[in-house]
Amino acid sequence: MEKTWRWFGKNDQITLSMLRQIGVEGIVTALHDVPNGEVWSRQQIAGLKAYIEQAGLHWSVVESLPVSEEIKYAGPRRDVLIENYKTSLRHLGEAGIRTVCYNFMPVIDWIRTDLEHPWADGGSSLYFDRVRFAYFDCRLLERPGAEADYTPEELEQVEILDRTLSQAEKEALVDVIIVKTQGFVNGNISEEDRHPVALFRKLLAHYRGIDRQGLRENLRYFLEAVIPVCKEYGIHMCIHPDDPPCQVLGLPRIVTSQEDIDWILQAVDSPCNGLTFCAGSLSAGLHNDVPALARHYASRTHFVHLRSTEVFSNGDFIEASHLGGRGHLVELVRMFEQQRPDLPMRVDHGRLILDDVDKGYNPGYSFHGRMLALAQVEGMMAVMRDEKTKRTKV
Ligand code: DNO
Repeated sequence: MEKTWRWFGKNDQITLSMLRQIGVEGIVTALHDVPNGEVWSRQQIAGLKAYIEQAGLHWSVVESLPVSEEIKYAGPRRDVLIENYKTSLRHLGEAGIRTVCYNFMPVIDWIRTDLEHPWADGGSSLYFDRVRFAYFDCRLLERPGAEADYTPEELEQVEILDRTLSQAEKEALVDVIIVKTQGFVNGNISEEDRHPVALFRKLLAHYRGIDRQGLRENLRYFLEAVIPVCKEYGIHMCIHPDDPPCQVLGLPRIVTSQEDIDWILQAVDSPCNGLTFCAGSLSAGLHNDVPALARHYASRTHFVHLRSTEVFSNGDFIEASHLGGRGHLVELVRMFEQQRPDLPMRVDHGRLILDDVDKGYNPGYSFHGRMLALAQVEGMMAVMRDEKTKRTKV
């Protein structure tokens, strides 16, 4: 597989020359400055592409070309926004950038409650704590009917938290769940917004009355419009699984399981309608057998995220080492190296280690943590390639 890296543009403190030194081959990035819903112009694409190429690298994957909220909830501007999306795709296709990752998660992208969950060795990683999430839902967001989604034991723990968390801790929890983890990946809420909870409630309201079937139909509508453009330019659209892969905050989530992904791939049955195989997101659902899913979707996968989680009996999950956990990355790398050695792969979410801690990196996107993970995955790939060469010689 091609070794790629998510880079956040010219202001990223992890520079392209640093990436070359650690063996990165392809860049995964986006026009992060263009507001969600606007067209990516030819000049902007060409400018960023040339900048990447001057550093001896190439723009391998777009992550993400964001799908506006109004497309997801079928608001009045949906068709205009889809036309803009198609124009951006044409411009990318003309520039020869042909792998586009996106997601269809309503309102909130990936969800974590702790950004620096301590490890015994002194490092830390991201963590999802179900009770802290329930606390956010029931007590901070105050979503009507939220209590019905949690067990009596969980609600008891929520009560205890209510008595122990300080005001500053409550604000920090809001900041992690709906601001810090979201601002850099989707434009819904940013660090500058002074009332994130009120804004978030407004966004949730758009989905009243939209269930899983409704959201599926909105995705089908979107795909039927954009896939013909992708066919024309040889672009692969790759939907990213929901993270975590379950229903949250009363919102429908539709990329959580084999049944969901089968539905999407059949809704518009074309190789251009493909999958980002995110081992980490899928592994956070106990219903998912990650290696089995990887085999099942090998031919419709166009981009791979390598990351793993460990899920606990109370529903919490932690981002595990790339060598362990439910992602079974060794098995995945073996299969993809055999069947799809052409695929771009990036290691996803690294731990915070060494001097990553005070750098202010986007959550999950540390330098040393990801570099260590890349070295581990590169080692797996080297072993697989060596085995493959030996097998062909015999
Ligand atoms: C988080 C990421 C996601 C992903 C988008 C793709 O770290 O994996 O935000 O980039 O969902 O559209």
